[in-house]
Amino acid sequence: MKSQLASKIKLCCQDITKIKVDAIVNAANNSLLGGGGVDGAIHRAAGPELLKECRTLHGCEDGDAKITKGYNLPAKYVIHTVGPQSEKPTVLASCYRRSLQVLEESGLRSIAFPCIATGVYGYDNEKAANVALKTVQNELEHNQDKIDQVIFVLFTEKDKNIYRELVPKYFPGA
Ligand code: AR6
Repeated sequence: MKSQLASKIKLCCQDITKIKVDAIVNAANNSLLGGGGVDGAIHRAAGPELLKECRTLHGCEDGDAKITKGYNLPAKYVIHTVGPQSEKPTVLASCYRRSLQVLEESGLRSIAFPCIATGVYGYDNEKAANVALKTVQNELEHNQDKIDQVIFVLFTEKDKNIYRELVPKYFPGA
C-alpha cells in the first residue's frame, strides 16, 4: 500500500511557476489579491487575468482553498490557500487537505505544493514539513484512486534537506 503511494510523490527544486501539472498551489493571504513570495511569482507569471478572477472570490479563510484558472502558467489551474501566520498545525494541515479536496472535486489529478507558511509567515520548516507529509499521506491513503501525482516544490536548501530526510519516513520507497 505504502509503496503505491510512494510512486505518486515527487520532490522538485524548480520555480513552481514553471511546473506543468493540473494545479499548482499558491501560498496566498486572506485577500487573495496577491503579495510577495510565491504568491507574487505566481501572479506575475500568470498575468493580470489571474487577479481579475481572484477579485470575484471575495477572499479566503485561513486553512481553506479556492481554485482559479492558470492563465499564462503552464499549470492549468491555481489552488489558492492561506497558511497560518503563527504555528498552528491544524490550520496548516487544513491547507494541504482542502487543496487536495478542491483538486479532486475539480476532477484534476496532479498537484504541486510550495512549502506553505514557511516564508513570510515564518512557520518552522521541519515542523511544517511533518504536517505537510502527514496530511498528504493521510489523504492519499483514502483517495489514492483519485490522485496521480503530488509534487513538493523545494525552493530553499533547507527544505531540500528536510524533505529528503523525511519523505522516506512517510512514503517508504519514495
Ligand atoms: N516557487 C516555489 N516556491 C517558492 C517560490 C517560487 N517561485 N517563491 C518562494 N517560494 P511565502 P507564506 C517558497 O513567503 O510563508 C505572500 O506575501 C519560499 O521559499 O511565499 O505562506 C502572501 O501574499 C517558501 O518556502 O508564503 C502572504 O501574505 C514558500 O514558497 C504571505 O506571503 C512559502 O513562502 C504568505 O506567506
